[in-house]
Formats: sequence, C-alpha cells, structure tokens
Amino acid sequence: REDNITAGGILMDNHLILAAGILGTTGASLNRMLSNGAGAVVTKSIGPSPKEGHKGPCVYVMDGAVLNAMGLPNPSSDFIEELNVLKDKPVIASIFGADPDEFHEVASWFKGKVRGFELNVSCPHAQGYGAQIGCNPGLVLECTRAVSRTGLPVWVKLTPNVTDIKESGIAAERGGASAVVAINTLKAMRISTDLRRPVLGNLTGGLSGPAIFPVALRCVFELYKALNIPVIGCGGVSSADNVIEMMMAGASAVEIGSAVLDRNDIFEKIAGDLYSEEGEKASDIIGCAHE
Ligand code: RRO
Repeated sequence: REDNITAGGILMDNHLILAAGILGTTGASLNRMLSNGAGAVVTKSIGPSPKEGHKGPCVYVMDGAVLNAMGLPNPSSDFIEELNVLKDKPVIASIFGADPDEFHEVASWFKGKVRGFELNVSCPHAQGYGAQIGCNPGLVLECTRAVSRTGLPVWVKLTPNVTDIKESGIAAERGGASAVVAINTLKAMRISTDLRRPVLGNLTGGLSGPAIFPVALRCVFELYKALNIPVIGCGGVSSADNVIEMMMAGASAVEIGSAVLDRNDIFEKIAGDLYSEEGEKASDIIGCAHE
C-alpha cells in the first residue's frame, strides 16, 4: 500500500482525491470522505460573497453522465469555521473570484487552515467567475500569481471548453502553479421533449461522469507533454483501471467526483483495487504511455 504521497506540493494519504463540488460543503462531509479512504479532499468552491446558486432544476442524472448547473452556491467566508473539525488534515480549498484581487482576498481567509488551493477558473456557467477566466491565458496567469503570494501550493483547475488546453496550462505554470487539474465539466445541455424546455433551470450546464472520461484523459495526456509541473487527472474516473489509465497518460494523482454520488465507499473500493500487494507501484506508471 502506498501512503503519504506528495503531488503538486501537497502531502496526501494516497493518490485519490475528492473532487471539488461533491460533498464538500461541510466539515463533517469532508471528514467522512477522508475516513472513507480519500487521500485528500477539495472543498466546494468558495467565492468573495455568499451566493445562492442558479434556480432549479440544478442536476440532471443520465446513464453514465451527470449534467449540473448549481451556480456556485457557497456561504463565502462563513465556510471557514467548517474547517475547524479538519485541523491538520489534507484539505485543499477550491476558490473563485472575478479577478486576481478577489482570488487573493478569498485565499487569504484560508491561510493556516488548508494545505493548498485549487483555483476554479473553469465553471462553464458561472457568469464572470469561471470559464471566462479559464479561457483567457493572461487572466489565468495573473490569478495564479495573485494566489501564489500566499506561499501555499496552488493548483489550477482547467476547462476543457477551449481549442487548446495546453495554452491555459502553460499560463498556470508561468503564474507559479504547483500543478494543474484537468478537467472541470464539459459545457452541455438536454431538453425535455415532454416539457419542450431544457431540463436545467439555467438552460445549459456542465457534463461530468464516465461519458467525459475520454475527454479528460486526452487533456491529461496533452498537458503532461507540454508542462513541467504535475497534472492531476479529473473527469469520469470510477474504477482503479480508470486511475491507472489516467496515470499512464501522465496524472500524478486523480480526483473523483460524480462516482461518489453512486457509492460513498468508492475511495475504499478503488484504493483496495489499486494498491494490491502484488501490483506495480502506482507512481511507477506515471506517463508511461508517452514512452
Ligand atoms: O457550482 C457549479 O455550478 C459548478 C461549478 Br462552481 C464548477 O466548477 N463546475 C460545475 O460543473 N458546476
């Protein structure tokens, strides 16, 4: 069993990380995921002021995919007290803002409470707070640089909704990022033929789950080749075999989101399969598909 690994400057209990947005809204739920085998956890994205989120329906579940437009609901600085029950645990704060100053302000609330940050510059339906930043390499660089001033490791979560994800990754690296995370959700929609209207209140949203795994894998593969900082894989991972595939493409660690909604013991299940006694060390296969 491999424990205590470091990826992107952050010490974690294993290679499997709870992705942002899933069960990350309370200290108790984050703690439960750590007890259930997650090597680290990422919080729900926290921004500069409290936000209620988009009007519903906010989630639409399909076979092998989930469509969401939650709308960045979060309690802003009131969230910090949730971290009191997670002292010295491997917690990463997902944060967002409209510009570099807002990113730095939100990050400053978390100093001394978390091991590092994940910058959310990639929500596909965030109106000024998300992919508008992630699609602009100059802004990605400035926001990364602003949060790097905290001295803590900064991961940048990238959007797949661009022509060339390498450009955003290179901008994050230049801004001082310790790692990039690929990918956030893929911009998508469904229409109810009965109701003759889109299934989501926000009309469009972000697709996650097994359906986007091949897109995420391709992004990790391209980023690993283009960057000198670690790549964290995220997008539709639901088995140990998916984790190994992500690592072969170049992922140093892997985030798991939608699969947690299907079974909350997913971390124990995947860790059990991944760290079998006989098996190769997981870290020895990173990037082997490039050789
Ligand atoms: O809250 C959301 O609607 C949301 C966010 Br912040 C994100 O980054 N990605 C996503 O699919 N949904």
